[in-house]
Amino acid sequence: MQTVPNHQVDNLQIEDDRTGLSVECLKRAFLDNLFYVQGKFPKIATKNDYYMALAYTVRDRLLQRWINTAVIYTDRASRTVSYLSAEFLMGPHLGNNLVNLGIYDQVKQAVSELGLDLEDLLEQEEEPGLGNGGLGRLAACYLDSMATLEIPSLGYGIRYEFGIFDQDIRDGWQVEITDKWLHCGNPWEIARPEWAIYVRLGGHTEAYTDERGRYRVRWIPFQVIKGVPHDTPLLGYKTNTANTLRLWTAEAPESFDFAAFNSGDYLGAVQEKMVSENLSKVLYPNDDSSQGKRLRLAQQIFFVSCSLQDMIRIVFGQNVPLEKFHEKFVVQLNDTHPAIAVAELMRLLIDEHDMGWDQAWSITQKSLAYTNHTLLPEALERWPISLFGELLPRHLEIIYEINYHFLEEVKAKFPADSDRLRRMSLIDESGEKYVRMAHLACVGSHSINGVAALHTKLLQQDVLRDFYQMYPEKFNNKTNGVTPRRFIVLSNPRLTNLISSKIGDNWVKNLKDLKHLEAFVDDPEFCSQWRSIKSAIKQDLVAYIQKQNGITVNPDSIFDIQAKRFHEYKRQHLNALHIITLYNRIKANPDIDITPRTFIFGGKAAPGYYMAKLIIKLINSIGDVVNNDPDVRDRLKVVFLKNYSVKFAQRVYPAADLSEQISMAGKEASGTGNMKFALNGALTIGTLDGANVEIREEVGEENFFIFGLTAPEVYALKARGYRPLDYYHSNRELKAVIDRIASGHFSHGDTKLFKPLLDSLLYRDEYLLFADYQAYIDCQDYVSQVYRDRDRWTRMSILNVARMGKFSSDRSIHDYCQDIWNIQSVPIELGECIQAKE
Ligand code: GLG
Repeated sequence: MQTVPNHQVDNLQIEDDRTGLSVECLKRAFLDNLFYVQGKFPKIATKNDYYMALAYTVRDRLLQRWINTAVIYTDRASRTVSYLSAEFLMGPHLGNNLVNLGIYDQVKQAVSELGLDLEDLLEQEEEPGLGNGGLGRLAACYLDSMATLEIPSLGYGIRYEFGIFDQDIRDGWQVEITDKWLHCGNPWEIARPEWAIYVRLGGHTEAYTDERGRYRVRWIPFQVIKGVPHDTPLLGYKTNTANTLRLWTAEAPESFDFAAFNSGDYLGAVQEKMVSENLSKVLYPNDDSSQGKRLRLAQQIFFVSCSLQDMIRIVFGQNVPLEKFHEKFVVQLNDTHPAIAVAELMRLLIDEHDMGWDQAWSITQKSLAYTNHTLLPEALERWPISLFGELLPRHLEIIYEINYHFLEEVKAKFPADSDRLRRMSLIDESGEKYVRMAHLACVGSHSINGVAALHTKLLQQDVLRDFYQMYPEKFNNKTNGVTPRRFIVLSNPRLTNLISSKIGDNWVKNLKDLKHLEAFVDDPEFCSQWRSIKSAIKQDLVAYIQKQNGITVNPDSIFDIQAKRFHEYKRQHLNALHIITLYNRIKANPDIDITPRTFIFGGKAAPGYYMAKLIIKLINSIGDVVNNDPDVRDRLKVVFLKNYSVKFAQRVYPAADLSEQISMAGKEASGTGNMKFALNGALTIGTLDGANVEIREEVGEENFFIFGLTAPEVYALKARGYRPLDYYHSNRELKAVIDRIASGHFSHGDTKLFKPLLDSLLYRDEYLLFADYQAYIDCQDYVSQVYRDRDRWTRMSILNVARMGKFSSDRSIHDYCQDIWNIQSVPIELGECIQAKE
């Protein structure tokens, strides 16, 4: 094969097979990879072989940009964002890379000329599900935006061998299956064993005096784990910037147990190896809650230590003095999962690199910044002192010392306020002692941000109030955003094309440009195109549902979708109460005129979260009855689509008419699904929670269906003493709904099955479903009425999309750059010799 880079060869211009972007060249490269990488030829190749060959063809085209980017960053020692996150929910790479390289159409044509279907090959990719939900997906959107905005950045995390479990539904219940995403190989990553890093765990510390007479501490660990980086290039949209996602795999150091090996204890040595490798085996499947497990803490120190040591290696490699670490790197902590970075960076600077405490502390604070993602108390991480000290004895000492200095500072600012000291301490001493990771993050960072305006306000007033009073200047808001590349250009090409045909395609990089669509909102031709696109996409989902679930859905019905993790605070069961309300109305009056609806659910529950799993069972049970009741006809359908993932989300957002964002106010930090639905022309029914508040502000209150208690009303009601039973007794429809479930109507007469759920509602109702029930039903009735006016609905849909510009992750990243990171873009030029040819 010809691999000379775009050189004149005997006066013949031959495109490099590894960089050329023409259809001819792509075809050649694809067949070449099929042969030389997969070792197959078309007659015997499987679909996966074709997928792999295509992936390598695309990766080749990323590599020149990736290497160029690395060279330029190194030469200039560019200031770099290091995004530390226990989760990166990247979604499939292939399609996204085609969009960002701008070669989607060429590749589609190339594979089709070879008799293949691009959609089929895209379907083949096993997505890296290395995250639970919003937090991990946000990290992925931010990496896309940083590359697109040409911001030097590194994403650091864990290369879990098993990502988030695959969800199956059996007899209406969720069943978890391990996610073997690596079983066919991962064409996007490159292992870098030469940059392996060692992390210590356990053991004890010893004090000693060094040769200069200074007091020092030596840590003698019980165990050492090797971290091997695996790098994935992340290309920006239509730029030459390809940043790196660096994920660590845990291994046993080769030489570690030679003694055991030589003494004949072969199995003992292998056992140790397995224990080490366990560290990066599996992602903890809990969203918005912390389990407090030893292995989880080990994962956190593992990836944080690997990443910080890696940054120090880079600092030295670029001849930057360590005293300037914070000028080279700014380290963003994605929630408290990497908060141990505060103690670890101190340890590295002091113990390993001889720095004094004060200087190390100043560098640490200047380098680190903390993003909080939750208001739920059960999600605030804290580690029992005993567990912490056993695994990280040196870190515990350092935390005690940080705490000593910190509490002195608090005393100076708030004299004679011992209650405040107790509340703010890094150590919770109210019962069993714990290390409070959020406090550690707040003290060790120069910036603390929430992820939506309301969330940041509630942090300041409530969860982190003492820290806000102590350090008001550290607090700031950065409302979340989503990448329009994946969540409209890639997932919704039909709408993308219609939009671009009217306003050009600048909006993909400048989402605020969508506002130019407003000029067409009164153009009947445009409105009718808008509507037919939504219909066509809904038709596709109808076919998918038919195939997946065997349920026949009415494509003209309202596609009413709630897709997100299952959690009581998100109130999927409030949605279920609405379904049963409509069902009861039909049963009472079979000829009633109801706007047809299809209720679609998607989402996983944490495997140990019993109530969330029972809610999944309830929804499936309602579906079994409602979907098969002849009285209902095609007016109501309930569909649970299993195994929600990024791939799946891309299929679902574009088909939605109505987006359910109905959490109890004051609980959802931001939400990002809310943004993805609205960006695809769905209207939102929602509470004044998280980013819903700002979405409504942007799209206009007349284009948003709001209902329910506000956060202050929630607190007031709880303070007054909330009694759900009163609502049950005084609301006829609500009572009928609850009684219908209790009667066993949805459980083949079994009156016990849903009792725990009903009891939790009737006697506690922590998330105020009953208090919000009537407002929700009234609002849904209004939705049904508006939907009947198709012109009005379409107009509202267009205005939603036109006004979603604020919610691009490009805007979020721009704000992080300005307010927290103090970083500039570094454009990457491709050298002449590797400039790709059209
Ligand atoms: C959290 C929150 C979401 C938020 C997301 C990203 O629960 O409301 O949108 O982070 O900031 N655990 C999460 O997904």
